[in-house]
Amino acid sequence: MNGHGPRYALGVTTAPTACPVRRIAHLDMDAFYASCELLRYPQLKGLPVVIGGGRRKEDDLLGKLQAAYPEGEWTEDSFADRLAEIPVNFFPRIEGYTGRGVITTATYAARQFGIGSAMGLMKAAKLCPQAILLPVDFERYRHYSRSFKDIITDIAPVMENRGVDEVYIDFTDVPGGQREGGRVLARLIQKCIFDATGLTCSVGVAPNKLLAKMASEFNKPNGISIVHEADLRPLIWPLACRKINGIGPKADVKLQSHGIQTIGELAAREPHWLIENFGKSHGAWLHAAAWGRDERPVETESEPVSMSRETTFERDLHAVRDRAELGAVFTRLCQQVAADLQRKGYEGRTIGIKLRYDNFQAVTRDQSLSDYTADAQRIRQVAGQTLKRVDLTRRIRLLGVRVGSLVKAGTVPAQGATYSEAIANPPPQANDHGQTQLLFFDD
Ligand code: DCP
Ligand code: MG
Repeated sequence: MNGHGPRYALGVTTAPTACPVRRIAHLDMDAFYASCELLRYPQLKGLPVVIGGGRRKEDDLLGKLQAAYPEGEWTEDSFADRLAEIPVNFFPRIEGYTGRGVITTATYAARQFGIGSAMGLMKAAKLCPQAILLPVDFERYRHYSRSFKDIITDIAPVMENRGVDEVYIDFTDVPGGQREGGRVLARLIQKCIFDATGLTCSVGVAPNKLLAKMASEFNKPNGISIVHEADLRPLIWPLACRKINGIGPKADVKLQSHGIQTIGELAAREPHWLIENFGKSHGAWLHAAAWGRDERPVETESEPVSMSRETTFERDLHAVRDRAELGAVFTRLCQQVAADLQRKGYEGRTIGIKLRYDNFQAVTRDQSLSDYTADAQRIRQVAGQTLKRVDLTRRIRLLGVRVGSLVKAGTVPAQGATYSEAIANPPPQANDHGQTQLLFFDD
């Protein structure tokens, strides 16, 4: 008990029975993109490294090595296996960077110079010109993301994905999950991830997600932090309100204008005052958050029902006048959805499109197949058919492609490539708008 009476008890009140106390972990990888890069370039460990921007011509490492060493020393074939041998002085520096690139993340050594996520590369170049600049490689980060999450679910199955490098884990009913408040299990997970990938992470374990998220930052990098209900006053209340996940810059400015800087100061305000000033639901939430109360469950991933890609054009496009551009975008969207499906291991049988016109009116059309597909060309072809059923005389501001009725790839036996859409969707008559011949979709 924290001495404030039951009204302010943290989290779920548990009877003193065998019922386990709720223990929720938040795990966040350390300098994630940068750490993934350092696995292949271990010679950069301890150095300031920033990840951002695209690959620059002048940063061609193999080209530089081939120019500097006798012919045959560095070859294209062996390059990928010898990344760890590249001398540090061959890596591109951020010095003199010009352009609009932004940093995704920086190693802890670079952070000492004041460099961090979302900072422009030009500004970072001023703060630490000697920092090494590496381009982003999302494919690689997604690979490591999948690896560390698989390791966690092998140990603790109730895990909520929160993005590429963080998850919530419910420790409550996991064997050993209550020992030392969760520290023992957190240590085990850290070790298993490190042994399998070489990556480190930080873990906070607390009575709920809200406090666990704050706790995982307390001991970064490679740290564990255990928070109990009784820690609210000494550990949480002195922190700035911004540390609460959900209080953004705008809300913070407003809180500050009322003289509220810390979570403790927020907790001291009467709920009705917060509701009056911040609205019924936000005000009530602010009060609960400041008192460390949060009952949200850890939500394991539900199966997706559909996947889609869409794009809003910089200027509204016309099906005839901008036919080539629209056609190219359309094909790209289909390829992207197909790649998403394949990467995540799904196939779908309902293929649809979405258009938003220049007057913001939106329309969707779809068509079902008798078999399942994740093939870009097939998606493009069927989506193209559905386009025949919409008005293409208006200018278009948004175009989207969706594949629905998903199943895990390979779980439905192939039926051959017979289409049922001919039955389900008779071929369009010259449509209402008489524009069939003008469309950009016909291949
Ligand atoms: N990221 C990004 N742009 C941002 C913030 C982050 O692209 N503005 C990417 C790069 C990070 C990854 O997301 O590596 C995870 O974000 P985190 O905020 O967890 O940052 P790091 O993992 O890099 O560092 P930390 O050790 O502080 O968690
Ligand atoms: Mg991180």
